[in-house]
Amino acid sequence: APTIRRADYRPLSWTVETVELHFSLDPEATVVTNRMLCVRNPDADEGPIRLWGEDLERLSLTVDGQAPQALRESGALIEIDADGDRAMVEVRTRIDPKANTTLSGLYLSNGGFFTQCEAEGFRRITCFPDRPDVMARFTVTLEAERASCPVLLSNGNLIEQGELPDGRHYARWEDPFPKPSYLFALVAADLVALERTVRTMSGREVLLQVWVEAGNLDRCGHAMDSLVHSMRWDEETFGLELDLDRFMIVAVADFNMGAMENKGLNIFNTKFVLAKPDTATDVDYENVESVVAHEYFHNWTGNRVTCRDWFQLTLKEGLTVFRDQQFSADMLARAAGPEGAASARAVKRIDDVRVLRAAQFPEDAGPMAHPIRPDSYQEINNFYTATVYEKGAEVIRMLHTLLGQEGFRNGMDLYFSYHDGQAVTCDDFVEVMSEANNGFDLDQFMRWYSQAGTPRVKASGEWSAADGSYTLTLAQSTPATPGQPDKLPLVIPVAVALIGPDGRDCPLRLEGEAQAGAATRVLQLTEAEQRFRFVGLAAAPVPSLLRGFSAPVVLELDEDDARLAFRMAHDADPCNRWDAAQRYAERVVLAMAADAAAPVPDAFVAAFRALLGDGALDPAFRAQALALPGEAYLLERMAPADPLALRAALVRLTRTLGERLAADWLALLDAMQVPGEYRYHPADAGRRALANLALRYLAAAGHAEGLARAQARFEAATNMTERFGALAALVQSTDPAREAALEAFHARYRDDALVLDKWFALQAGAWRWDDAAAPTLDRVRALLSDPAFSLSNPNKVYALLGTYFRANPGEFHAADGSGHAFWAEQVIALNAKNPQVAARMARALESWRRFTPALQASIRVQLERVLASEGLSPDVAEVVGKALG
Ligand code: HT7
Ligand code: ZN
Repeated sequence: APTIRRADYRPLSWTVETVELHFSLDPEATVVTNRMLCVRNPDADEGPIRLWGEDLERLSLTVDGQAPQALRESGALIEIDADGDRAMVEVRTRIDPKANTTLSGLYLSNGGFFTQCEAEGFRRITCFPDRPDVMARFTVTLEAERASCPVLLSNGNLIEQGELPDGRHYARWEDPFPKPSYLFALVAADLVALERTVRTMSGREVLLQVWVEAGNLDRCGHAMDSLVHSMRWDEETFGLELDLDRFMIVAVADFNMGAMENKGLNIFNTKFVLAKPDTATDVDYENVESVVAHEYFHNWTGNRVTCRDWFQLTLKEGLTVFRDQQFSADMLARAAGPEGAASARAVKRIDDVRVLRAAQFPEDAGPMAHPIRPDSYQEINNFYTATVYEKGAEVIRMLHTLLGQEGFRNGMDLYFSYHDGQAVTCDDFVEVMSEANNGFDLDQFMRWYSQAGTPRVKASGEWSAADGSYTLTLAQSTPATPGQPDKLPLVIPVAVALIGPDGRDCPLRLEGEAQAGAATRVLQLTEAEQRFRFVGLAAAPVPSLLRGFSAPVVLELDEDDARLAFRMAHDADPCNRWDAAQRYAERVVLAMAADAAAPVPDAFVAAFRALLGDGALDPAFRAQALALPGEAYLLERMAPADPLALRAALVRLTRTLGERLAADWLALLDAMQVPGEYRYHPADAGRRALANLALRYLAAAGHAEGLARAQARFEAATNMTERFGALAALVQSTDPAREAALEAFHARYRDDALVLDKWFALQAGAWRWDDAAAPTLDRVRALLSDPAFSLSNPNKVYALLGTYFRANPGEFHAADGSGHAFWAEQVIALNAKNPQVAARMARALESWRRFTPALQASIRVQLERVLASEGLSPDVAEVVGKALG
């Protein structure tokens, strides 16, 4: 596939002012009539009207009612010569939604019609200048059979509806706001809605709807509450109000990603809408809340102000992830009350850092590494990445840190005042941030947008007892990434504190300052190396650096075990306290992986026990601090990466912590009971999370009472968090009861697609705790034939195959290469159905060059097999080509 480059961006010679779409919906032969008023773009060079169309049967195309004077086609691109400044182009196309297994464009799910247009799905519906810099006003008429599709939805306001002959009906929708084609949506299906009316901050009454299949109406309340909370939060935090009279969320079971922010008609994967205590865990509830918020927030950051081109994707995604992270933190803090607010926020931050380290750091070190604003791509769908989203959000967070809350808000206000209704760039965003803050110099900061790779910050300290000073030296470097051998220094905000021997933070005074200030100070590292001299200290301090994870970097700091244990016990910043525990655990587990005979150090067990038993600490925080670092992150820290040795070490460490701390875990189980009816509340969720973690350690250790407790909790559970937590503990053990529990769980939820996803994932992620046990691959293969499994449903693929490939490296990378061969087989099968999903699965092996030579040899063969396979999509070809390249 050709490479598309950011530098090649040119505005189109013709754009579109208004579009009238008419859909005659039919499962196998939908006819789309598209009348678009094309207008010459005064800011562009002379040229033809350019439209894109893909997989369309074109029935007719006219310009001002006539056959076009000249029409040229090359691949998906159609060029039409036209005179004058305005031209009415009418295109009729026929499409086959039933045959569309890509879930991009117009497709069927359970008998209903749904669309997904971001990034380039609209061109699979009709010929159009399908680029985000073309913003047009849409009017849409839908016609369908009333019996199978009683509900007809599109963007904006319903302006007309009525009956048609032959059992058909129609609805006409008008969206008052100009929008790019990627935000177009339609739904025609048999659905019901939970409705609520609310008043916006300016006093307008708006209708909110959550549309689902009839049997799911009892699972929409949380999504609706989340929507109302999101609306309020955006009003209060950014002064941003809903601009439509109606806002709809629709749930669909077949969806490639999490959700989509189509104007006024958000379409969601069912996974991020449906929740009730019997079927959704606390984590599911949290995810629903944050995805509903994320999509809602896009209404301003993405829809009202959109991207000029897809290279600017982080403009809307990084900013919107930052906004949803802040929202979730505020919601948690509010629920926790004044005393628990700080810890609740930190727990959310830790969650976000875990995701960044597990998903983005490896991406930034692999063959697909790219800046948050990429310079080139072959397939844009491959660039909805952890880098664009999560690192993008970190970059916005650093701006927030540098400018302060008020400065950031002023920048946002200016952004909307300048750019509302426009398609803009990341430079435009950073420029307004600077302008709104007295010209704050962000030139060097812009390097975060252009440089890939995770920067390293090496820190060292020197204590001078003679003058009570502590000199901190910070040095930064960023490793080379594909196409970027040399890197320049970045602006890195490093939040610093110095902890005294009593465990308390020291007031900080830098050399030259008249008096000491706050205990945590944000230093700006802008050079390759800088020194900061703190004075007026009574004793040698222990540095606590990068508090709150103030920048998306790897901090390299030499700390011995005793110092890590000290920070585990005393660091006043919960993120750093958690990080100290993670660093200590990482050190222990990597040593055990390097030497199968290395013991688990007593000092580590003691430090772990101290956290476990510290009743003053928030249970949610303890659940974070007592969970070992993720396997993906640990593999990233290992050179060469040896997933089998790592797994053996993790099995041994988990068991040892289960055995040696058994009494503590059992006591914790008693202490963490949550009485009363289930409610989604962070305090209860923290207790449940900690109890579930205790069960996992006990079950892994094969502790008889622990297993009995897991079994009892599984049977008596009144909510999914407890039921699933207990089942997960049983499955991660050698206990024979686990098969019966899996069966009982299946029997109870056999008709519940979302719960069955959990059941698939649990089995695909299972470790082998017993050398005699069968490989997990045997189970995964068998589950492919389960009647509930389907390669056509992304949720099922992610649950079974995604979990096995991505979350179970100790099994996937079996020395005999069976996992790798299975990967190739499945990627090839998926490629034929759904290239986007296939490419996501393909990425599971992109970091293969970091592995041991034997594993590399095994993986290379399979990468080459996939690359040589027939009919390879550009999506998979880009991933595998770059991996081998
Ligand atoms: N903006 C949405 C992206 C999205 C998407 C992209 C490619 C293919 C399918 C997709 N479904 C949704 C999601 C979001 O970030 O809010
Ligand atoms: Zn988004």
